[in-house]
Amino acid sequence: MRRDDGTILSYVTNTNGSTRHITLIDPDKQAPEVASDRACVAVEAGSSMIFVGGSTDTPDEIVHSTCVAIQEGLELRAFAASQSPDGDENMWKVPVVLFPGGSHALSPAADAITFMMLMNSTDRRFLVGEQLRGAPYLDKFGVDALPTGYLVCHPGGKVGEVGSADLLMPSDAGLVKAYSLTAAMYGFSLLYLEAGSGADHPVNPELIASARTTEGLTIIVGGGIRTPKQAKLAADAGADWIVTGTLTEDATDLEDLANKISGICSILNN
Ligand code: 1GP
Repeated sequence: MRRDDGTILSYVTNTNGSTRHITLIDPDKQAPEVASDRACVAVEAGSSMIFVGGSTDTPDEIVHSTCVAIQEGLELRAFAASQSPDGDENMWKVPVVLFPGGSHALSPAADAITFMMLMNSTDRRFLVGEQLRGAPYLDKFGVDALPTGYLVCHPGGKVGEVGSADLLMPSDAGLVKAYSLTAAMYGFSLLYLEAGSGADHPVNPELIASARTTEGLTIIVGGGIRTPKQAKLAADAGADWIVTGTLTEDATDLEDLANKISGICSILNN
């Protein structure tokens, strides 16, 4: 849901030195109404942004209906908060951002998109091909593009395979530095270090610390983060945003989800 103040890009890049949390919702994994409930619980528990995407072959109708349901859920709660003397309407105004597997997974109901170059792909399709197909639609939709360098690190999971990524290994801090400089020189605002959804271990904190030394980039880290301790390690290494997705899908119910997300969000800046 759009805020009244500033652009989505300024919201994402002005973290004021704190680390914030993103809940990733894969539209393929639940009905739109369930996605909406999960997103709203996540925001109440401390998430500051919702990503919608993940799977590589979800049809755009499913992506769209999921974005619509999440936006409606957030708007309803914002309205309810505006009617209550103790309510905080602004807390519900978090951006709903597409995190696409390709140019098929787009929706005009999103506020923005991580417009990504999978920088360590060996396939032109993920460097610029999908982007060429998607750009005219995004232009028509009026969805803000957040220029993002995307780096897939070991173990990489499905995105590493599908994206033909030349995986960054835990010892590749020097190479990550070169990629981060390249991202900055291209004018990207965000750099996303990805271990792959469901990874058995997150991105090595040394890689995060290396990317952090490049000025002008907002660092997003995701893949394999399930515990507050793992999130804290990434935050201390320099992540501006922590993404979790599988954690939401694995929660037994909404209460469990709220506990898991608030556990991560409360430790991030302590
Ligand atoms: C995947 O980084 C995200 O693109 C989230 O990963 O599902 O492992 O939390 P998880």
